[in-house]
Amino acid sequence: MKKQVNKILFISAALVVSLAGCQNSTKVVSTQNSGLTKDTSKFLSQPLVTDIYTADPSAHVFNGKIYIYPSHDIDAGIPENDNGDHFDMRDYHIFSMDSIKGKVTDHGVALSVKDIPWAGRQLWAPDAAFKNGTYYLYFPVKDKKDVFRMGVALSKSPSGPFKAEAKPIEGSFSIDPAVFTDDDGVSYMYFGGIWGGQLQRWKDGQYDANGSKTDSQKEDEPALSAKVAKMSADMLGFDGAVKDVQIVTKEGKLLLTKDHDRRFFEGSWMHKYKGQYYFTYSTGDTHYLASAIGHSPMGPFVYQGTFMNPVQGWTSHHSILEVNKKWYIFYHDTQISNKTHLRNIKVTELVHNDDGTIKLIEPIK
Ligand code: FUB
Repeated sequence: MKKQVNKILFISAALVVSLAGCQNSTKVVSTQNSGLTKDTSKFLSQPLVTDIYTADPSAHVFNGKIYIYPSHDIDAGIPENDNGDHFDMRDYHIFSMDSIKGKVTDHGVALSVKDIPWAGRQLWAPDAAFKNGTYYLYFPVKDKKDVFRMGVALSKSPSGPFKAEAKPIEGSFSIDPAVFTDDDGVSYMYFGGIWGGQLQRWKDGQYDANGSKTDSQKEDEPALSAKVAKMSADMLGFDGAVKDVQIVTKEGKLLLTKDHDRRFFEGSWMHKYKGQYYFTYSTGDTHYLASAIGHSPMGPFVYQGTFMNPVQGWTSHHSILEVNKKWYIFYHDTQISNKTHLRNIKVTELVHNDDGTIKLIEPIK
C-alpha cells in the first residue's frame, strides 16, 4: 500500500514538473497593497501588483474569474520623447483574481515580442476576447519598419501562453485595441492613439513615415477619431471597412481638434449598460477619461462628460467591467515609481448616474 502511495506521489510530482515546464509559471504576487513603503494616503486606490510595473489594464471575467491583460512596463533606459520610445515593453504577463479584493496571481510570461514573427519593438496595451473555446489576445506592436500594427495570438487558456499568428491583422494600424462582444455574439475592435500611437500619420489607408509626431489636424477641424471595425467570425481579422468612431456634441456637431478636454486621444473602451453603448477614452493631451453614448456599437456617440480626472503620470488608460452586479474601472498611475513609463495597475468602483453620465472619479485625494 505504502509503495502504491509513493508511486502515486512520484507520478503526481513528475506531472507537476512537466506541466510547469510547458506552461507559463504562476505565482501569487500580492494580497493587494502589500510591499508598499511610501505614503499611500493621497491615492484613491492602491496598486494591484507591486513586484513588476504594469499598465493599460484590460479586464474581463472568464469562467467566473477576473483576468487582467496589462502592458508590462520596463526601464529600457531610453530617453522620453513624443514618439513614446521610452515605452519599450517586451512581453505580457496576465493576472487573475477570484474577487475584486482578492489576491492577485501572476501567470507568468504569456507572450514575448521575440515570439511574434513580424514584430519589431514595443508591445503596447493589449486586450483579450473569448469565442468558441479559444481565447484571443490582441496586441499592438511596431513591425520591422517601425509602424504600429495589431496582432492576435491564440490560447486554450485565458492565462496563456498565447501563440501569435504569422502576420498582423490585415488593415490594422495604430494602437490600443479594445474588443467588445455584443449580446448577439458579434465582436468589434476599437483602436487608435495619437502621438506615439501614430494615428495622425494615417490618411486614406496610407502611412506617412515623415508625418507629424503629434496632432496633425488644424485646430478648427474635426478632431482625429478613434477607429472601429467589426471582427470576422473567426476573430482573426476585420469584416468590412475600418470606420471613424464619431463623437458628437448634444447638438450633433463633431468635436474639434482644439477641444483638448473632450476630444479623443487614446485608450478606447466599450461597455454596454442598460442597452446603451458607452464609448470611453482618454482625452486629447489632457488625459481626462470621458464617456460618450450611442445606440449602436458603431456609433455615433454623444459626448457625456469627464468621469475620471487625470491620474499621476502622463498617460491614462482604463477598462470597465461588471463583476457580481457592480461596476469597476481598472486603470493605472505612477504611484510606485513616479516615472511616466513605469506604471502600476489599480481598480476602483464605477457608478452610472441615471442621466447617462458616470459619477466623477478623483484618483488623487
Ligand atoms: O503603454 C503604452 C501606451 O501608453 C498605451 O498604448 C497608451 O494607451 C498609453 O497608456
